[in-house]
Amino acid sequence: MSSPPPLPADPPTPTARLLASVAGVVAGYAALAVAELVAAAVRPEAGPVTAVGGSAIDLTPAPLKEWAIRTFGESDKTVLQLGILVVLAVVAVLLGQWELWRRGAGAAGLLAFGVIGAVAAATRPDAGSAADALPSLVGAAAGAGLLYWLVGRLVARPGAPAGSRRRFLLAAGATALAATGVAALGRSLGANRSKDAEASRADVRLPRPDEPVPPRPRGTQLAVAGISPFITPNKDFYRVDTALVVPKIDAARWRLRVHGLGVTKELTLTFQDLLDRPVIERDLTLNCVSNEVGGPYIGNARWTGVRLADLLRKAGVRPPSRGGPADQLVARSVDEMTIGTPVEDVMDGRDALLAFGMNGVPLPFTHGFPVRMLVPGLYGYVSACKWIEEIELTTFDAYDAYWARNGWAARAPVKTQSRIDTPRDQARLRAGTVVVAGVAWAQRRGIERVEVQVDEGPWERAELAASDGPDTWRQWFLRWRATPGEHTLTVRATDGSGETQTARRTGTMPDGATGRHTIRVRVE
Ligand SMILES: Nc1nc2c(c(=O)[nH]1)N[C@H]1C(S)=C(S)[C@@H](COP(=O)(O)O)O[C@H]1N2
Ligand SMILES: [Mo]
Repeated sequence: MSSPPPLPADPPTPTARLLASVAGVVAGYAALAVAELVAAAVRPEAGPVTAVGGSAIDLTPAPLKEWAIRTFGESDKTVLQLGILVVLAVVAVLLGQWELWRRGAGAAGLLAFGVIGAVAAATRPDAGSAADALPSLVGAAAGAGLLYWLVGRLVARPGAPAGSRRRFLLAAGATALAATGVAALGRSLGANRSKDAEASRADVRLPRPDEPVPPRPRGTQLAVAGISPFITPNKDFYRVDTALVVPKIDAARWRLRVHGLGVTKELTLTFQDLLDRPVIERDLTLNCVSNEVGGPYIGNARWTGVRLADLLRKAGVRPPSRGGPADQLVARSVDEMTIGTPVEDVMDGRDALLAFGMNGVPLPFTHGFPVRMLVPGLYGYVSACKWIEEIELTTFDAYDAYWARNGWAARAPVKTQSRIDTPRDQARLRAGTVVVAGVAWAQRRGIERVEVQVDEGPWERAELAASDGPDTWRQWFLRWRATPGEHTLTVRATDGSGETQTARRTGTMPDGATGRHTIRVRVE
């Protein structure tokens, strides 16, 4: 038996192909809107864009991630999400074409993308449950049905070819409108969810510290225009994390669990439990290992919180130097970030904190509300877990935390560094006295000396602002008699242990950049 020869089909007109692309984009948009609505009901982080974006971040090789942070800075996540949307739009156009070419094929393709989104959502380390697969699946099913239907309006039926374009445009317009309504509903549902968290933050009254705050010495802040302020305002404090959706946690429901190797008494603490403990305040400088020499990922704030070491002792933890079996403390956040810190560092007498206040207000959501960790002297990725909810005692042999798995060093004390804030690189200046100024830091060791070199000249000693202790940065300045021409200015710091910042340039991986900040200026 031979099958009848296929009827010669008219090739689709350019208009039909254009409209099929429109159908693809409208169906894709509706799929996302439905998926985000379901996600708002299930878990906001289970939405396809967030889930695929999160997987993309985790699968991105470390050097590329590095590059993205460096190139796009704090908009790296926006760039990633825009990138995903552009890719999705292209895919949607192709699916529309495909559906026109063969009925059902585009719809099937859209379903396949739904499965990818579902797998990404359900296998995220922070996946809540199998229900995380739902948003992508339901969204894709809706999108596939719509694509099939919309392109159906387009392919001419015998006897009614003329009306097809208008029918299609009506259907596509109605679909886009409905999808916009669904998206708005999803957004308002999501906003409702974060309301409890926002209300709980508004309710927090920071307790007065039980120990008097060591008074900040006068003169930590120089009167120099263009220098980084000694205390970084919260709104200017750098932000580095992997969270595509900033976690918004209701402090009233927050719990911190302390458990693991060598814990003789497991603890589960509420936010109020923390407030009821002896409260301390400390000025601490926090910086990111991804900060290049001269880079912006550093800030200094006054933090309010409780001593982490006291809590650990209460749980029966002993540091390795006292025979404790655990040498690594792994902090886990609500978004399943894991941050590994040496137990010895936390318990050696420095003021490692569980902090809930930043510069006099409850922690901003972006900086870890309700509670984060801070350990003076360590880069953020090995100490400063935001949105913390669990502390597990373990060993460095037994467990690699997130960044260690991604090629960064497991242990990373802060390196001695300095930065020229003013003048700016490439500045044009007038000849005469120019104030060169900036900050230098070496948390735990403190800054003893800062020197500036002009061109190949001798190192000149800068004047230092008052020190606020070893754990904060220190401002410095030098009056320079600028002469006409092109000049380079280089800074170097010497820390409290007498060690001078090395000139050897290394990248930020695996444990922080070295080298000296140099700027070029032109004097006329
Ligand atoms: N939950 C969570 N905590 C985190 C991170 C993160 O990605 N997730 N990033 C860490 C890194 S790399 C740094 S440098 C600091 C930055 O803190 P900030 O954003 O408050 O400046 O947070 C740390 N804590
Ligand atoms: Mo970092």
